[in-house]
Amino acid sequence: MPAAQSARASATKTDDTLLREVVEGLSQVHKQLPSKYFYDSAGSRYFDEICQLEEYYPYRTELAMLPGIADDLSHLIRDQRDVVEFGAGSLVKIRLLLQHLPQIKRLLPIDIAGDHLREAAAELRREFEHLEIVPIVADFTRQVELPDRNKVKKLGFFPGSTIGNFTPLQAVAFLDRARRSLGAGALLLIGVDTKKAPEILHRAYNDKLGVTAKFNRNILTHINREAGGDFDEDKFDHYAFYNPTQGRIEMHLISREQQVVTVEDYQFAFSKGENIHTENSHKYTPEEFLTLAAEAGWRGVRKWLDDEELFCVHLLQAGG
Ligand code: AVJ
Repeated sequence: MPAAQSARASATKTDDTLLREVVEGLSQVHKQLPSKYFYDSAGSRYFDEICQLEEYYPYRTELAMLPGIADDLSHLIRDQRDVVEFGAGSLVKIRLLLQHLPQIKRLLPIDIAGDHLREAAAELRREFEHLEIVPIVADFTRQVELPDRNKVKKLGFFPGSTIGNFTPLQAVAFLDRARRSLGAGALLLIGVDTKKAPEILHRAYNDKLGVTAKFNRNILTHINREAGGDFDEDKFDHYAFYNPTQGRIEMHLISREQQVVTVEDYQFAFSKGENIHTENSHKYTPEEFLTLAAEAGWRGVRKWLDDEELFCVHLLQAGG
């Protein structure tokens, strides 16, 4: 059965990467895990739940801005474009662009959570019958080869401030890679969370219902399943705070007790109160972000800020 075999072969390959990165992260003096491993199917659903929370302003703020942005784009972008979405998730936001931009004939959504992406793509296909959708299951923190680049000019779409998960240095590297893989004449529409009062930031990552805490702890369950770990989620507390020096929210999991955790053949000792750093979410003023983008060869064409300046969407053009 070639189909089943190739599926298994590729699953094993991903697991190897996951195991290697998990072991590497947990072997550091300051333990850490890559935040992309939040997103198994359960994690993608938890994130969708976060987006419905009153405290989590980035999602709803950007979503409310998108119809107006799409309308502006329909005047700014005259030629046909393929859209490449990085970290496509449930494909909700792209609908708002598609509704206003008939010059988009093809969508290439990239996401690490394969099953979740394929389901979302199937649903989108039913709504936009004339749109060609090519789901790409990949980790966009690495180089992603796009099929048939350079034929139709690309519009990159990177909403939600996911760029904030990278450190500024990693963000420049990502933006540089994205510019090269999107090809000549590319545009990039990118959502960036702004710097603001720390209470607002704090609330967004410490919601009353504890959904963010579940989302954070789920990384351990994902690792148990994919890398043969024996983490007990209940032995870790969710901890998130704003670090104004670094301009970022940091999420951690804090060990409630002294314990030893096994992942495959590896053992990791935790003292009581020891942390695993699971996520950074960097916040940038619009000016700071444009400086960063310029370092990666992108120049700002336009930016949109909501009235409360909670969130900024930038349109960038490749080439300094
Ligand atoms: C999807 C990376 C944009 O950083 O705000 C939400 C993920 N983490 N709550 C963010 C997240 C905790 C989110 N991004």
